[in-house]
Amino acid sequence: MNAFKPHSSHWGAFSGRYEGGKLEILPHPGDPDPSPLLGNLPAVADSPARVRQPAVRRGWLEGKPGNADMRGMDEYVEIGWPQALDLVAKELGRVYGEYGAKAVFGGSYGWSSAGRFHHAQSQIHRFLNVLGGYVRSVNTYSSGAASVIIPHVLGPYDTFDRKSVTWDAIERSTGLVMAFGGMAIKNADVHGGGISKHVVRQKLSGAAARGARFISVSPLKDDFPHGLEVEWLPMTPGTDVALMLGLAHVLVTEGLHDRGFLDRYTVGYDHFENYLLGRSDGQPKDAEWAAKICSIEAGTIREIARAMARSRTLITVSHSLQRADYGEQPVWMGIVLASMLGQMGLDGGGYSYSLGALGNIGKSQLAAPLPTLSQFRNAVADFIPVARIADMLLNPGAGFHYNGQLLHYPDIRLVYWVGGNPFHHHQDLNRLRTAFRRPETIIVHETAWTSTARHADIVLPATTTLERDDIGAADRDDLMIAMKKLIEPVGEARDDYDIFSEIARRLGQFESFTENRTSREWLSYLFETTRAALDAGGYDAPDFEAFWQRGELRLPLKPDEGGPARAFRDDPSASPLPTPSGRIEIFSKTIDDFGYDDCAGHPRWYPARIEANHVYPLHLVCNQPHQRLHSQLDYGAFSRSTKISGREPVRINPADAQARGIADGDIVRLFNERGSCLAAAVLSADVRQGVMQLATGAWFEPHEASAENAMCIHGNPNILTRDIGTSKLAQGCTGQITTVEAERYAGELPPVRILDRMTFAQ
Ligand code: PGD
Repeated sequence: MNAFKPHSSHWGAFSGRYEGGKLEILPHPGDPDPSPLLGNLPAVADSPARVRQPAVRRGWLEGKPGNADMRGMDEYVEIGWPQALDLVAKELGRVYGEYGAKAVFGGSYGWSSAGRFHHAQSQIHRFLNVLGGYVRSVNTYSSGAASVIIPHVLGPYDTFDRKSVTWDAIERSTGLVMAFGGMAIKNADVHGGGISKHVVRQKLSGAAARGARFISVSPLKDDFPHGLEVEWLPMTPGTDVALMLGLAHVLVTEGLHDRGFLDRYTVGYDHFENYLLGRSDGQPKDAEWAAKICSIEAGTIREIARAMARSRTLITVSHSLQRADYGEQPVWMGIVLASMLGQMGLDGGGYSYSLGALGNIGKSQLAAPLPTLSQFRNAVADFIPVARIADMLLNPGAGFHYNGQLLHYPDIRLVYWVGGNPFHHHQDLNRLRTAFRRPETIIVHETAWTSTARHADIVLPATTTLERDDIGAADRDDLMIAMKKLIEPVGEARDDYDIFSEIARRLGQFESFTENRTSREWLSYLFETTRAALDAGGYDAPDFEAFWQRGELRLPLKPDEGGPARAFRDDPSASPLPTPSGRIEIFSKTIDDFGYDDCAGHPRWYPARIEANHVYPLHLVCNQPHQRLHSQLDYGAFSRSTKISGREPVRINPADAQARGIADGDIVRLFNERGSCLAAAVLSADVRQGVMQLATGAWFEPHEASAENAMCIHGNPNILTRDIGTSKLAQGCTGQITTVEAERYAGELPPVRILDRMTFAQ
């Protein structure tokens, strides 16, 4: 009988055992609320969706390079590893030689898998830097707008905004949690790099037991953990800023704002107040004005504003709000509202950006550094904001605005993608299909035949974490895990590190890339950073072999002292914020000087661009799934158990369904001017009327791959979303909300095949 061995994933620590052709998974015994996503893991061992052998698109093989028109429709030919590695090395040599490093896009965005060494993004960036560099991407699809606006107004992202308020402080002191965008437990199930303890439900229950009040502002009722008493404000999607302004207006006109705090800790409040009260534009942003926009009653807005002022109030703003038109505004306005309440730095009060969006946000900081693989220096300065990938491929040389700069898109000849799935994460997939026909060559390492793999020229089979040893550790998680190999590589899959090492060898860069270390030697070498720091701090500091034997190591935490917000509150001169003024910027001269028409010097209400045409009457919320992480393991048992007739479920309010003759379980077609998809209707009063909800992550499968405006038969909402930036400031993705119409699908139902075994050209 094989023993259970420790392992880890983005959605939890666990142990696993492979016995009799089956993989058994047990959650970590110390996790009080393990994630159901663990149920997707056993399929990794034997799913037909896995990539088993290197494969090349026939058209590329025969007409290389170029011959790109057939991408997404072509057959694949399986080849052996030596030939595949030779082809990749030769093609990289050609492109670097003919066009230089500026013609290679290695932005390769994606979450890939947990593990400090085999982290796919670190591996590809290190590899391409050894070759001379690459065009990179900046920021993320998670927080594209927030990560640009917050540094202007509060200081570096993920510092003041996410390191000041802990779950312990909330349990201890918070009186009112005002959650704009809710705080869905499915999001807190995951954390990039791993999470050994899921504590959100437990901590909020503790606060509730003390009498804390929770208000969730969202078109979806279940955007807050089940089992807790929460007041649901079912507002019109995309209108949180109007609601926040309405609340702010009540605070000022009823004298409930903290003028002392505003004077001492912020700059530019008067500019903002002129706008709020309508002195600068003639429109007071009062509760009645807000109510008309967000459809929350004016009386409710007034009552909540008063409650916020008399309670220890914590304002949270979810990622989802800023993944939309003008996404910078709710993030900034949330900061302004919290400043007006004057509670920044008080225990359990103030502002926390995206609390609950990842499972470890709100936990205490680690007191020791984590092992990190060096990526070397990138010799290429060119970059794109991550969600501008299709713009870049379609418009080489064109100018674009970003954070005060006018930049130009590079001319990309080769795209190398490892550990991400753009045909999951990007918007307007029909446009992305066109964009993916532009480069001469696309190379992908994948564990499974995702839609991205099916749009590549060369597909190299990568192992998952289950097939290799690694160190599991994540920011704000106090358990380091010896991630032990649980199964042999599936088919001919190889570790990304081994693939890059062999390509580097062919290009004469083996030593630079590997530093002559095996994977095992790297683990021991990287572990030393943490061990030495633990030793210096007087903590338990076993050597690598002892750690590996034990299977896990408890890491020390810093004391919970209120973080940067408390230090700033205690003494703003001694601990100024790293903003131009050293204070919270309610008005930012820097942003005002950029002169943008879509992000001014202080937060303001901009009606969403999507409302302009009114052709498609339903809002579609395209949020994170509860049954998988993004698109990962869509072939797993838990994800598949939620599909209906093989399609992704789409929730619709019963009144909207009735108006369209749609019954529970019907297959519906959602459509707008960009495309369409099939999904299975689930009637639910937890979705506000006028809104539908379709999670991301069903692997994109076009009905007719040759159609210009393809229909996804599986239910991927990104066939419908818009590929436009949040604003000229951040250019973040706006995939969260779009507008659609829905109808019962009366045509013959095409079978979903994307999760089945791939067929190859003979
Ligand atoms: P994943 O499904 O996690 O999605 O986008 P992301 O691309 O990160 O893709 C990871 C891929 O890496 C998988 O295909 C997996 O098989 C592969 N992989 C895993 N481990 C390894 C490995 O070790 N080696 C290699 N070579 N491959 C590996 C997520 C992105 O989607 C994010 S972060 C967000 S927040 C966005 N959310 C939304 C949204 O809310 N709404 C819309 N409409 N769109 C979104 N897109 C974004």
